Amino acid sequence: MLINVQTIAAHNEARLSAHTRRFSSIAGELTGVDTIIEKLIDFQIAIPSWALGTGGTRFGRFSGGGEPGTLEEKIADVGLLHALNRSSGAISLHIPWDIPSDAKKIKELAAAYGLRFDAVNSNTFQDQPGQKLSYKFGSLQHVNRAVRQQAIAHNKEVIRHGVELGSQSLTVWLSDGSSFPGQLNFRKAFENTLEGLREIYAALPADWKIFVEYKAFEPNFYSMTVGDWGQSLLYANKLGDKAYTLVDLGHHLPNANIQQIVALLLNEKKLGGFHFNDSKYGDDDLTVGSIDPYQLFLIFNELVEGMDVRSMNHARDLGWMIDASHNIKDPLEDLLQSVEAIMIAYAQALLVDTRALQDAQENNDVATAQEILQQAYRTDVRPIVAEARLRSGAALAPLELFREQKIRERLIQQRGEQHKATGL
Ligand code: PSV
Ligand code: MN
Repeated sequence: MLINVQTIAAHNEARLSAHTRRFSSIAGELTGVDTIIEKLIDFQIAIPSWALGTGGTRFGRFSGGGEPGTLEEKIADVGLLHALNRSSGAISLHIPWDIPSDAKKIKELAAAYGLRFDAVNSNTFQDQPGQKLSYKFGSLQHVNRAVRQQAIAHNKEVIRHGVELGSQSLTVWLSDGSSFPGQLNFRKAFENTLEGLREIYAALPADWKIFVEYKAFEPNFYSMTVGDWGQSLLYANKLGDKAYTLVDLGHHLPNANIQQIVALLLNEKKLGGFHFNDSKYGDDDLTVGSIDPYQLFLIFNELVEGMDVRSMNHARDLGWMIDASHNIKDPLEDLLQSVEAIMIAYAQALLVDTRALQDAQENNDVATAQEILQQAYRTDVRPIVAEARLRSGAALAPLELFREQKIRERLIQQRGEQHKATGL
């Protein structure tokens, strides 16, 4: 491990008096700060195994070096993030990019870093070397039954890997769809996909969930067979109680009101989890909170209110995952920023005076409703999030410590300049 308890303690010691000053000032103005801090400590965000290397576009890729080349190295990277912030205690794997050769050993390794396995992801959007049939024209929707069966078998295999690792959910994202009018019979594509999902659903262990992830466009540009939350919800409702919709923040058409989508899915008991990221145009996969942090806060506001109404456990009852790509930033720095942005939005949402907001809504007092939300959003909760880290043994300033300790330079020394992570 490139970081240890002593290094973190020394880092915190040097920042303690400045932090205490800031924290005492904000804590003195708020009620219930300790309860908020307990919730923040509890809240863990899964890191995607495919986001630990440098991402790219179809125009190129510029590696920063020192990327993890094996699953073991990816786990070490997530372990490092978790040591720095104590909020990244899970990893989400993509199969076949990350097939564990020895599941028992991999599970033990993850546990040694305090990590558990969140949702496992299947991949029927790429053809793999040696694969018998192509997914060029889709997988579960395919007109050829043999292709559909191959995709179903793959998903079952992913479940088996997940079971060995102690995961309890499968995320299915299908790139299925069409790029030109007339290419596809929408009805048949839907029915084929539903039939395939039913077979996969039947293979789920009793305590598992399946998340059906939707996406408006890309790689198909005319239709997507799971193109929006309505279609995902249709599948989830038809499949049964273990099936849920997964919301990837970058998968909507421009200006979609994601917070409303989230509120309604939660109310229907069909919200399964998240892929956090941010975007300006499409599925940009940018750092969480880097473009529209207010939207992120509004989403968390709906989540907190909706989960509290149903007495749900904030940390455990939904899947919290990042799905991002880092083209020009250091992936680990970017992930630290993403986790921080999520914790900030969550903390701000916990500050919302829900009762006062309800009163304002009942009285059609629009101005007061806005004031209440913005009062929470404009509170600088960073000292509260930092205090949660301090109390859980993490670093007061994870990104600074990452740089102080020259982690990337040391990773490059260990792994080399040209190491390329598996994934996209
Ligand atoms: C597709 O854009 C997606 O959001 C899905 O979650 C995939 O699993 C992931 O990105 C990686 O391609
Ligand atoms: Mn996603």
